[in-house]
Amino acid sequence: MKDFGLYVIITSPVVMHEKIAESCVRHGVEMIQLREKNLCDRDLLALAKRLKSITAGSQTKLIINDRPDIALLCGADGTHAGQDDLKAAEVRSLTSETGSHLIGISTHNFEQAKEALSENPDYIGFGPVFPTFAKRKPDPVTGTDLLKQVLEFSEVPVTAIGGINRHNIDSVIEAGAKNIAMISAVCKSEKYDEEIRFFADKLRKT
Ligand code: TZP
Ligand code: MG
Repeated sequence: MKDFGLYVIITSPVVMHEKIAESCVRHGVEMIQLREKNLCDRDLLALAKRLKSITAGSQTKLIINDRPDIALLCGADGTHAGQDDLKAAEVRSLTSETGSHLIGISTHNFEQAKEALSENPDYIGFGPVFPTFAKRKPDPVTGTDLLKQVLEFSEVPVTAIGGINRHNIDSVIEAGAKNIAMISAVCKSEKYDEEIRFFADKLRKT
């Protein structure tokens, strides 16, 4: 896949999930992810379906974190898997009949990035680049130097993640990142619409 720019990961937003998704569609964000780990399956699927109805027919792709079953049932564009989740090949075997299911893998160090890339994902996530408060037990901070090495090594888009905000995003872009994912900078802000517009514009200009 091509570089996609801003990747908004919707996790416990201060407003309804739908509001974040609508704003992303309005501002032409290419990738959003539903990442909710504490909802029961029925509620998660219902939410996923509502987000899918918001992104349908737009340029915004909906990815579901952890759960290829939910992704398939809501008609999402892809699944994102972490280091403890199903392997890319397993997600692929479940979803291949759709013909176009994107698969992303989270990685937290160079070895994991190499291993993940050998599984031929559509993109990988890399981080936390900076300290993050959105994960209970975050992996060690990678910094931008290691990010740069992974960016140079990878032949698929790498999305930088972890503690990225208005104050440090330029250093991530300077490291070569074309794709940047974020939770708190968008989901924890009452001014989420302004934030999404700011980050989407910034990444479009890179
Ligand atoms: N993976 C690595 S860091 C992170 C994930 C899911 C959390 C990113 O959230 P934030 O709030 O943008 O630091
Ligand atoms: Mg996961």
